Amino acid sequence: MPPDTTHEALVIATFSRQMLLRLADGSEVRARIKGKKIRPVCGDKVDAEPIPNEPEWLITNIRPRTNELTRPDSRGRTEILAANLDFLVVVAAEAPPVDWFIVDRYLAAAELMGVSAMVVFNKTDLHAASDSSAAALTDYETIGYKTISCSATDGSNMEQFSALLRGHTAIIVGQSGVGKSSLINQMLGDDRLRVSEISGATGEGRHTTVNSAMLMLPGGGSVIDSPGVRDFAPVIESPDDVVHGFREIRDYGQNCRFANCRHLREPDCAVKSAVESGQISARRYESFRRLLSTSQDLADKRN
Ligand SMILES: Nc1nc2c(ncn2[C@@H]2O[C@H](COP(=O)(O)OP(=O)(O)O)[C@@H](O)[C@H]2O)c(=O)[nH]1
Ligand SMILES: [Mg+2]
Ligand SMILES: [Zn+2]
Repeated sequence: MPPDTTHEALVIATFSRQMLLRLADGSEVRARIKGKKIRPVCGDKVDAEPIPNEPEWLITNIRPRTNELTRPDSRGRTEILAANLDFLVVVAAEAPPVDWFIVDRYLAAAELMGVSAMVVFNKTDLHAASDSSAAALTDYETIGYKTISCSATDGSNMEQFSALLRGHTAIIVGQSGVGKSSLINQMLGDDRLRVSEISGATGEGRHTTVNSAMLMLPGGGSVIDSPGVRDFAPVIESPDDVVHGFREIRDYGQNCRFANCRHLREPDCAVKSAVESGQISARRYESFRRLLSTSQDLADKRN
């Protein structure tokens, strides 16, 4: 095949075996995957070529990724959610009941991917943050994560939220029902139809649920939503990675007596001292311990 039929394209939506691609000229085409070896995800840059006399294109290769967001699927296997991100938005709300441990796990994943992250507290029209949620949000601010309390329903603080996303390639994550899709729709405004266009893109009357879709934001930048994916927060597989995933523990840990301190029962542990004096949030430290113990169980199983 002559080389000029191969195009670089961006994966902007994935269905089970089908993809929607954006080509360099801005046009969007449906595509399928050549063979079974490659598994493109939203955010992937791929090589694709038109198939003669067919509406679909063929994806032949995935370009190297700068990063990927992974988490376990319903069967406990690792699933890659999206690739080539530079920002992770974790959404929480008072309803459904908030689980800040899930937020901490996503933030740890962002640290390990080397991308910035922020925490969005949604549905303020329904419930203001409870005392414990307000404390958790303060924890995040203290260690340098931006937080925003907003409402997709009444629009409050949505301008500020949009401004923080501008120019980024972001993914929006969090427990199901917290309002991720609603927040995106609110930001898309007149462009909100795009979501249904993408859902209908596989056409031919067949109902296919979108796994994840990248939405272009009006002010520039894009955000990936994963409506068809059940929620399983990331698992951190190695104990060293867990330490790396909690930025304040990583920072205070520089001053522990032992370089390989796990910050549990070791003497002269700067992290434990910081927890005792309140400089590190006891709640965050508890999340760290829970995640560390999970990762140690996983490491034990591997050995
Ligand atoms: N009152 C209120 N309801 C909201 C808000 N954002 C989302 N919802 C509702 O919460 C439910 C779940 O929202 P959805 O966007 O589907 O959540 P997702 O699963 O995180 O994508 C829907 O019934 C929304 O209408 C909000 O800011 N305020
Ligand atoms: Mg959704
Ligand atoms: Zn220590």
